[in-house]
Amino acid sequence: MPYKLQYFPVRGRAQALRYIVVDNDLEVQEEVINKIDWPAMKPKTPLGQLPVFHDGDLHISQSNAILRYVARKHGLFGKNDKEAALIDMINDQQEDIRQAYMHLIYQEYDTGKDAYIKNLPTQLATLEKVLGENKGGAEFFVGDKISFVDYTIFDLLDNLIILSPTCLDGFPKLKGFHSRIGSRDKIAKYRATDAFKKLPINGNGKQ
Ligand SMILES: N[C@@H](CCC(=O)N[C@@H](CS)C(=O)NCC(=O)O)C(=O)O
Repeated sequence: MPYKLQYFPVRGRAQALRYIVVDNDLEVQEEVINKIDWPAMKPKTPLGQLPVFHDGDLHISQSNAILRYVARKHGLFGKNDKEAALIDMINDQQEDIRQAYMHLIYQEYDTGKDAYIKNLPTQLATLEKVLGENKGGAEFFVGDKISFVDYTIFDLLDNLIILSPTCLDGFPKLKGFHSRIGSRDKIAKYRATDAFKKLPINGNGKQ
């Protein structure tokens, strides 16, 4: 039975999972939830929010829990406990940066954009550092094989580049990483589709 993903018609908190699905040939049926249908559906979801991911009788909310579940099942969580711990650590760092980005987008886009962009290098420097420290080489964030954190960071960087096109200029490793993941055959093909190009990044149209 294929998995099912329910989410609004935006990239938002489902996009890293969509990259995982495409790049790893997972069978996922996506149900697009329109704003008008959401109030009736909200109380029936596990935590009153989307995305929700279904695997048979298992229904999961919280995008990072969904990513971890899928990653565990499909070999995208490192090859041992130590790699898994590093993947978790870096994904939590990614989440901190994403939260700040979402605060800007939803709370203070008009007043806080300049200050946010000015502070961005401090946040990106943490990711540049851990990418450089990967003993498996600098191709992926942890080890020598792609893991779910590579997809979450790819999506985050993609959003940040749209907000501030030069933001990776001082970060050669992150720049190379973004370009490498975006050039993976299946990801590049998916990103060339109209379906992807038409998908807004955020629910309020800001980016
Ligand atoms: N921490 C949650 C955040 C989920 C979230 O904020 N979902 C928003 C859409 S991106 C939502 O469901 N909004 C509608 C609502 O809260 O009623 C996650 O990562 O999944």
